[in-house]
Amino acid sequence: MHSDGNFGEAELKGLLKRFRLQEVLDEDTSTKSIWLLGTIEENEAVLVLERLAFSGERIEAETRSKGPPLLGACDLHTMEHNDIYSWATGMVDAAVLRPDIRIALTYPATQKHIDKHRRLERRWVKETPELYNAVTKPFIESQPAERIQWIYNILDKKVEAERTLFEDPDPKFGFIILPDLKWDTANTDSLYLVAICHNHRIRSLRDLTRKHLPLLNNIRNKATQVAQSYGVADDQLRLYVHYQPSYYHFHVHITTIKLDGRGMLAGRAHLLDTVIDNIANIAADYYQMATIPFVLGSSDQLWSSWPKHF
Ligand code: G7M
Repeated sequence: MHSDGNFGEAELKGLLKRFRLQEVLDEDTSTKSIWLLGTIEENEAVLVLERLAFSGERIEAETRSKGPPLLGACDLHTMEHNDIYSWATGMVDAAVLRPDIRIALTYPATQKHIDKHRRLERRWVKETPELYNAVTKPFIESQPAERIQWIYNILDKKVEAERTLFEDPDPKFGFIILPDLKWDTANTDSLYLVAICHNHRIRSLRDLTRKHLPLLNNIRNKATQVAQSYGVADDQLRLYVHYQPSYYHFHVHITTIKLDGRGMLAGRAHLLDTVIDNIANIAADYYQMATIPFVLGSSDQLWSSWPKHF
C-alpha cells in the first residue's frame, strides 16, 4: 500500500515490472487506450495505457535542435505506394514523440475499479410505440424522484441560481438555460449549455406533441441568443435531445459544433431542428408513433428491463 507521500518513480517502475497480465478489460481505438487487468504479486491491479497526441511544439523544438530531416531515423514495417501516395506503419525516432504514452496504475485494485473499466456490452434496441408503453414507460414511472432532484433544485433556484443565463418562468412553455456541469464556462470552443423546461410532465422526446412547439421554438431562439452572448454564432451550434436521456425531465443540450463525443452519436442524439420539423410538418404525434432505435449499454439502468421482452 502506498498512500504516503514517498511514492516515486522507482516504486512505480518496480510495480510496472512486476505487473503480470491477466485480461484485457477494454480497448478504445479512438482514444488509443487499453485497459489491462493484472496482478502484482497477490494483488490485482488495473493498468491503463493511452497513446498521447502529437505535439506540434515538441516536433518543432526537436527539428530546431537537431535540424532536419525530421524522420531520418524511422523504421518502416509495412509500406504501400500508389502514384504520388505512399503510406506505411513504423517507428520513428523516440525523441520526436517522447513521451508517447500515459500510464495509469491502480494498485491494489478493488472489484469496483475492475468493473468500472470492464468493456460495456452494447446493443441496439428498436423501440416501437408498443415496446415504449410496455418497457420504457413503466421504467420511467418507477424512477425515484430523487434521480432528478438536481433538476428541481435548479428550477426552484435552490442551486446554481447564479449560473442561470436565461429564464422564461412560464410553467408550461418556460425553461432555464445554464451551463452544463461539463463546461468550465471559460473556453467558448467547448461551450456546453443545457435548457431545462419548467413543465414537469414532459419526461422525454416520447412525450412531445404539437402543443409543445412553442416551448421547442422558444428554446431554439433563446439558446441562439445566449450562445451569441458568448460569441458563438447560430451556425456554430448543435442543439439536440438525448433518447434515452440519463434524466427523464425534458432538457435540450446546447453545444458548439467544435465539441464532439459520445453524447452526440447516432443512436442517442436527436437534433432539435429535426424534432421540431417532425412534429410541425410530419405529424403532431410523430414521437408517439415513431419506432426509435437506440443503443443500450450494460451500465444503463434500462438494460435489465429489456431482455425480459425478447
Ligand atoms: O443524458 P442526458 O440528456 O440526461 O444529459 C443530462 C445532462 O445534464 C448532461 O450533459 C450532464 O452533464 C448535465 N448535468 C447533470 N447534472 C447532475 C447536472 C447538474 O447538477 N448541473 C448542471 N448544470 N448540469 C448537470
